[in-house]
Amino acid sequence: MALPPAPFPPIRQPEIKYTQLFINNEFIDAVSGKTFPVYNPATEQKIADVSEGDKADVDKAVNAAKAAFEFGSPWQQMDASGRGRLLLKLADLIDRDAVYLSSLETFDNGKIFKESVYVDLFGSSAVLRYYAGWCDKIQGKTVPIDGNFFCYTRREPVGICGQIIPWNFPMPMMMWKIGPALACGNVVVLKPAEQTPLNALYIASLIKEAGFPPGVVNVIPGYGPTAGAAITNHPDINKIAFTGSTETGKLIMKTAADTMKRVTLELGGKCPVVVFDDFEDIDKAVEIAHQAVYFAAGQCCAAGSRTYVHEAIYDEFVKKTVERARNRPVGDPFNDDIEMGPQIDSAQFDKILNMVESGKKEGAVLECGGKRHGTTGYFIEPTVFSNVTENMRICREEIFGPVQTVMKFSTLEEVIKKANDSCYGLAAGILTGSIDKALQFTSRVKAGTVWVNWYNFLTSQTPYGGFKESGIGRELGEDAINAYTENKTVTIKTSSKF
Ligand code: TXE
Repeated sequence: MALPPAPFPPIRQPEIKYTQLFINNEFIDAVSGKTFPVYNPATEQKIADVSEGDKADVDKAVNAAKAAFEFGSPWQQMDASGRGRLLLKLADLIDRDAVYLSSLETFDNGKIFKESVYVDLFGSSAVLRYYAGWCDKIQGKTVPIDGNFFCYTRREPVGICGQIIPWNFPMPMMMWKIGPALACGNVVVLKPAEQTPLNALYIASLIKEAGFPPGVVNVIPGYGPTAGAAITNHPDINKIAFTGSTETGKLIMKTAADTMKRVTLELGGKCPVVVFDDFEDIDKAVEIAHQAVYFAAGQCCAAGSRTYVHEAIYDEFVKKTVERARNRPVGDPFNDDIEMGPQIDSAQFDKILNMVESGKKEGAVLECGGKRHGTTGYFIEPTVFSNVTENMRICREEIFGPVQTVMKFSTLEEVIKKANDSCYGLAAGILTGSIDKALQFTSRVKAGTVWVNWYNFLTSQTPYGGFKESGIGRELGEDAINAYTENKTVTIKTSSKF
């Protein structure tokens, strides 16, 4: 549903305070001395030149992380509850700087300011507080094995974690990665996306201010094939956590295999939202399905981009959906009345408009949108296609933009088959007044997250990740604690049973 107004006004031109790499709690230039430009997608204006990390910088960061993880280091010797206090402190600092950080999120990414506040900023401190609570509750077991032994298990940190994140939710993606990693006592080398490195660097300064020892978190901005690949290839990195495209995820998984790195991958999606005619109210269904796809300008892995509507209400639903899309205000993301900002960059902008062209060519009906909005910034009009069929590219490929495809179905059996007819399996939604239909759907749909009579609600406490090519493993919740620990069995020979 639409977000309430932002609780405070934004800073429209936030000062850029940090642009260098963050290694060992210091901001330093890249070894090469190179920088790369970062743009505001709403204006296409350059906002900063940021140090461009590469293999040499990743090596330095890994050495810093290694030293921070050594036996006897301040981090390794810290009480688990002490790690919890540091994470709470970091969450407090993020909230203290809420106006600045959410303004910078909008400035760098282009998302509307209220999304930056309610989703990115508050969502970030919430994740840290959740994992702060875990620190001193990560426990092993004593196991009653056969024979005269005392046997127990220990959950130990995996070690050096390489974390590569995308641009669509810069702050929360960082928190989903560092929160559980630090709770478990790991150390981190993180690469933000080249489009949106600014908040990661500012948060690095808060990590130092909170009191994390040097080397525990290192942030290396840079490009994927250089800095990203150096992280994936590094023999001393024990785990990779990646969020991004399925294509890059596959590459990372192959590379990680050489040194048997643990991997968690959160990749693309093409999520179905199924609307039955027995749902309480068609206007509410239209609104839920609308927000499901247009939230974050469609740049969301869980975007409900395939809307399946029961034939009894299809025509009315399409009519109302088109009206709603036409009335979604697009423009300056700092303006509270605006509901959608620009796409992140020209590459995404072009990809989306190409997908729109393919939809037209393949015979779908373009009901509205499909073009650039305005003349400056990567804005695209909210776009709705009807009469879409399963074989069309717009129904099969992740568009990652404000494009809704509306399909017709007649039976539950048929729509379950269609929902599952995808290489992806990240999330799904169903709107129905029937518990029986909802339970059938939730158990048979191949998706890591299913919403009933709602869409797009993520919490720190629940696991998140995908079936099929949407990824491997789960983030958030207790699952992330397991993903950031090794489970060690210790068996001690004893003289009898105790
Ligand atoms: O993704 P990439 P891009 C999807 C979405 C989008 C498409 C392309 O469909 O249109 O991906 O976006 C780093 N080794 N998602 O090009 O390339 C890169 O620097 C190591 C879904 O932005 O996957 C960035 O930090 N790292 C998604 C991160 O990977 C590499 C969010 C993501 O970039 C690398 C974003 C390499 N060889 C895009 N190449 C989601 N699941 O939410 C790139 N990177």
